[in-house]
Amino acid sequence: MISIVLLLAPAVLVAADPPAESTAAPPAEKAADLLDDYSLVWFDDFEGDSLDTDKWRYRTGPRLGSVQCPENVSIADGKLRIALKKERSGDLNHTAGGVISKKALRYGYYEARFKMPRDRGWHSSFFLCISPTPAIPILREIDICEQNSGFLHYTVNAHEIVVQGTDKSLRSIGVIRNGTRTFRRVPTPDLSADFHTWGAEFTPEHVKFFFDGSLVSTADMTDMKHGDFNIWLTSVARRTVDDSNLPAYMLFDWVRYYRKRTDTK
Ligand SMILES: [Ca+2]
Repeated sequence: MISIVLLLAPAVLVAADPPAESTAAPPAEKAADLLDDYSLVWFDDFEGDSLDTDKWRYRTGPRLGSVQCPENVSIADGKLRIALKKERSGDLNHTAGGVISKKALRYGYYEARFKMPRDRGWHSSFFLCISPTPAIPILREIDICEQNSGFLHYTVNAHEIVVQGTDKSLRSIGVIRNGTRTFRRVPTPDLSADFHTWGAEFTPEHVKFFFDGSLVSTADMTDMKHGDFNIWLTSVARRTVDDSNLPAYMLFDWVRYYRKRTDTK
């Protein structure tokens, strides 16, 4: 089961970008107003000199154009740092990495601050995932940020698919909810120039996605099965990588989970 879990990636589910007209105009709603109803209950500031393995496990194995290695994940200067390397591993020419929360969480407000690598070729993400198991071969994701480096946008989504196969051949065989209605492309400044903050409020009714504290999209969640999601922070190579300035780094400053004060679970 674990090996299947580790090989999954969100990128394979969003290979095709939709037309530009799906871009959402940012409404005025602010995360700061919403957070008045919430309390911080789980977080990591990535202080110290090593990953807190009580909170995280490593993402490992191949996906898209890279093999993910624990050796590429480090803590330095208050940041979770994922090294993105030109390095042969198995059949692939690059290595990268990621971490997955050991804790699984449900309704609340999820938030992280991070900075992307500059050059093209890396798919970085902050997302919530219920991984498939042999008994329940369904992948469920809430993608708070998926971004291809070098582009001036990222995407959000909430979707679930049926998967089949083994470690080396995991593939989608059916769509329960393909996320076409909830996919949004959000225009941004250069995400490698500065840190930015991504957030998502998950309730029984909806997911509201925020960028730098402002609402960018809302997804109806009443027709998608809910459960407890692990938090993924990762960066993997795409098919073609600009190798000119490697190694590059994906930097996460912090991640936080807030629960509604009225929710006692
Ligand atoms: Ca930090």
